[in-house]
Amino acid sequence: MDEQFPLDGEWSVAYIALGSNMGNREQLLLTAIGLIDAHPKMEVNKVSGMYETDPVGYTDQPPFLNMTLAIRTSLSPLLLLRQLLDFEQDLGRVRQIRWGPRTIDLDLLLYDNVRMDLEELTLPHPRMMERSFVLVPLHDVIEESHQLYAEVNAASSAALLDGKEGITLWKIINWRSASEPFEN
Ligand code: PH2
Ligand code: MG
Ligand code: MG
Repeated sequence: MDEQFPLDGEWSVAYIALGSNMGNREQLLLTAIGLIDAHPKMEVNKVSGMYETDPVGYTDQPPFLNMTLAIRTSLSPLLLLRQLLDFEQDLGRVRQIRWGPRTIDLDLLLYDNVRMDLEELTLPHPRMMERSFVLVPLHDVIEESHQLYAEVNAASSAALLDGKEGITLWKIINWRSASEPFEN
């Protein structure tokens, strides 16, 4: 299945969730975005706000910074996933406790409207619709044409209205202009 796409010369749209709750969280997120955009087969299209979020699951750990990206890629879903895991290693990720503290977590959420269920990768990400720390930033960047747009929109609005989810907008970054100050 994986070999079928993308078709030669075609680029797909993918959405990636970023999270960090150890070290210099903001710098780690910015460095991750830089690594992604520098890859010849990946291009960052849109960057969400940076949100500070209460830890979910294993709660005895520091707050996270979470954000999401819309990217364009000519990698297949599996190759994209493996590249993201390599970037996590480059950024010093050590896997300890499941759902525990991490320098950087890069999760592949959506790849076009692809649905797949392999041991290595399930798309859409199987837990994304339950996680406000994913849905709220995803709402910032998801295209209206995406099949899940309405659902993401409704779920993220509900999470914000609810107010119990422990998600606050922390910073809006102008990543493109910050990383390419001399372009013109
Ligand atoms: N990631 C987890 C577990 N819990 N909580 C928040 N707020 N943000 C995360 O990114 C996060 C989490 C496992 O990936
Ligand atoms: Mg995760
Ligand atoms: Mg992960």
